[in-house]
Parts: sequence; structure tokens; C-alpha cells
Amino acid sequence: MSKYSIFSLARNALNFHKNWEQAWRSPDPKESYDAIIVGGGGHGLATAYYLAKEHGLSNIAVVEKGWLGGGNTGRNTTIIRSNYLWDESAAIYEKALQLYEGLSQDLNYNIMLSQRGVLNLAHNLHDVRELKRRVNAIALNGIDSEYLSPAQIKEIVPIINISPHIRYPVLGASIQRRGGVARHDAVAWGYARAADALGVDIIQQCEVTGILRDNGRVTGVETTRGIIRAPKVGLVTAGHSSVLANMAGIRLPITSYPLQAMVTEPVKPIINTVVMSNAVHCYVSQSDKGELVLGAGIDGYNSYTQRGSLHVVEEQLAAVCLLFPIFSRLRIMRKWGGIVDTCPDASPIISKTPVDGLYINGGWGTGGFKATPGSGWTFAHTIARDAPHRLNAPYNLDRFTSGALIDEHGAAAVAH
Ligand code: FAD
Ligand code: PYC
Repeated sequence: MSKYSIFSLARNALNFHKNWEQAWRSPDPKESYDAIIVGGGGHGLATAYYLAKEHGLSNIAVVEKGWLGGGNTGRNTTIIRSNYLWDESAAIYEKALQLYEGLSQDLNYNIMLSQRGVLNLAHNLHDVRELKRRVNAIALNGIDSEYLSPAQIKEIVPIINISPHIRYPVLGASIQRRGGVARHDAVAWGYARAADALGVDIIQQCEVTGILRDNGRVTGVETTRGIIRAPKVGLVTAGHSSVLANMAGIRLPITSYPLQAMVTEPVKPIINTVVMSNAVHCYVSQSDKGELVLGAGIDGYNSYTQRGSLHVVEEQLAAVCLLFPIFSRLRIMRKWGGIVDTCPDASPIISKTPVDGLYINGGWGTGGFKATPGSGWTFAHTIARDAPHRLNAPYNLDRFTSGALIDEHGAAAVAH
């Protein structure tokens, strides 16, 4: 910490934290805007930022029912990668990764991107074949992608158990070296501050309770702070995508589940990469504070509670301790959950809707943090031009009736 930050902290402490400069304004809602973005998570804030920056639309409101990043943006385990199977996915997730690589500079806000590599383990012959196929497909799209033997994995992660005699033996892994982690709330705050500087009104504690329409066109939203009018409305409400779409009479092919994660007590640096096991639904990275960040698979039932079941955690921790016996005496400090909206093909929706002027961005399931910049960038294009960008055209709502699905269950990690 520099001496300036120490002085600044001391000054603000002595002022009882009254005079901190606000990172963004908190205006009252205006009667109308050119566009309203519902949902102040990373995707909603990124959408507003790119609408203002790339498309010159600055009369925009972001309307959030709680606080910025209080949904899945602040609850995720911050893994970023672009190692997806299909060309459509490679294109949009790689666009997101490239935007992430320049995001701290673009926003002038340190998002603490750490490209420490992401490994996905194979535990049986089927996993090995599937991972090798994916490694090759990803490389064909020009994205960094390698396959590792158990001995190569051990060199990168010395604490992993590669004994062939355990319940989930490590037979190989894929690695994306440009993958890694970033500070999730910094991503939300950085986009918020930059969008605010471009004139976007960010309105927290303002829940959307209805979607106003006239003659098949959206005309605004009803909120807990009154009616706000706009000819364009973008819904970016992970965890509640179907609830919001339903307010406009649209039924989405989305099911919502709890997904949980946890952190251990902090320890000295022990693992400097991200290791994921899709087959047994567990993964680990170490935070800058020293905590091990551990995640599980989704719960097996639908729910809107932001907490998960204990048996999921028990199974996940049993697998973690088997793969990393050195963790077995660590204590879990906190655990939490979020609601993930999943589509039948484990790919998202970034689309126009049957209601003119109403757009939807959702269904990112367990894996949308990595996509935040690419999602906002393409959604802003879709809203500004009333037409999808080439990168999000495949992610339209029509694919669920045409059958042009983009099946990413294999790459979606903690499977959903
Ligand atoms: P959110 O951040 O959830 O934002 C949606 C916002 O909409 C919320 O703030 C909510 O309050 C608001 N809202 C809802 N209803 C209304 C309303 N009626 N009116 C106004 N506002 C409303 N992805 C990865 O890529 N890597 C990971 O490592 C990863 N780990 C995860 C771990 C967990 C435990 C969870 C739960 C998710 C994880 N994800 C991960 C998924 C990722 O977090 C999400 O896909 C992503 O954050 C979605 O971002 P968002 O901005 O769309 O949603
Ligand atoms: O999509 O990489 C991912 C992920 C990791 C944990 C949850 N989602």
C-alpha cells in the first residue's frame, strides 16, 4: 500500500468515513430514458457502459432491486476462460476474454485479472477422449489449448494426488494458460463508475414489478419507485430471467437452481492455478487473501433461495480432500449460494424478444462471469441497432424451436 493510500485511509477514518468521493452518483429516476437496463450485475452494467461508449446512447438507466453486484456477480468464484467446444461459443467467450485482457486499462479500474491458467481434469477414459477432442477443437479456433499428462499436471500442481488407485484418478487435463481469475466486484464497480462517468443513471433499491407494453411494443417499466418510460428495455436479471420475462408474457426455456461455493480459512500460497473437475463437480483456486475458493455442482431441484443443500457440499468436499489430501484439515469459513438460470443446451440467450423494444440477456447458468464483457458488448449492439451482432446471433430465442442448439454441457464446468 502506498503512503498516499495510507494517508487517505487515515484521513477518511478520522472523518468517520463521511467524505469519501462517490464512485458513481445515485440519482432519482427520471420520468423517461432512451433505454432502461434491468439488473445491476456485471452484465447489465457492462451493457450500459458499451451502449454509452460504443453507441453514443447516454440517456440510460440501470435499475437494480438491491445493490450493484449483489446477485451472481458478487457470488461467483471468478473463473475466466474461453475453452468452449463449438465455434459459436469460442467466438463469444474469446471476445470476452480479450476484452478482459484490456479491461483494467479501458475502465481505469484494477479488476485484478490474474491469468494463472485453468486446468480441467479427466478421471476416466470418456473424460480423456472428450477433453482431447475439446482441446483440438479449441486450438482449431486459434485459442490457446493444451492437453497435459498426469506427470505434467503434477509439475504445475505439486499438491495434487495423481495416484491411479483413488476413486477419481487423475488421468490427464486440459489447460488454458490465458484463463484465470479476476476480482468479481471490481468488475461490477469498474463498469458502474465508467458508465456513470458517461452519463448513465444507476438506480439501486428499485425493483421492477411490471413491464409496460402498448400494441406489442415495450413502453417502460413499473418499479417500486414509480413508472419509468423508455422505448427500449433490456432484461439482465440472472436468477430471475423467467420471472421478468413472464411480466411481459414471455415464457423462457429456463430452469433455475441454487449453486454454491465456499472459502476456507486463509493459508500461505499453496496453489497458483485454477483446478476444476467437471466430472465430480468440484474446483479450487486460492484468493489473494489466502483462502481456498471451492465450488460445488448445482442442487438437484429448482429454487429461488440463495442457499444450497448440505449433501452437495459433503460430496464435493470428499472429492476435494481426495484430490488434495493436504486440504483435509482446513476449516471452511463461509459458504453461500446464488441462483443460476440454465437453458437446455447450457448456452445463454442474448436476443430480441417477441415484444418490440424488449431484449433479453440470461440463461448463463453456472458460467457467465467469464463472459461479462462480451455479453455486455454484444447486448449493447443488439439494443442499439435492434439487431444482433454476428457474435450473439446464434444465441437467439428461436433456436429452442428451430433446434439449432449450442450444446456446451461438456464445457460448462460445474455441469448444469
Ligand atoms: P447478476 O449479477 O445476478 O445480476 C442480475 C441482477 O438483477 C441482480 O443484481 C438482481 O438483484 C437484479 N434483479 C433481479 N430481479 C430484478 C428486478 N425485478 N428488478 C431489478 N433488478 C432485478 N461464472 C463464471 O464464469 N465463472 C465462475 O467461476 C462462476 N462461479 C459461480 C459460482 C457461483 C456460486 C454462482 C452462483 C455463479 C457462478 N458463475 C460463474 C456464474 C456467474 O456468476 C453468472 O453467470 C454471472 O455473474 C451473471 O451475471 P449477471 O450480471 O447476468 O447477473
Ligand atoms: O464456468 O468456469 C466456470 C465455472 C467455474 C465455477 C463455476 N463456473
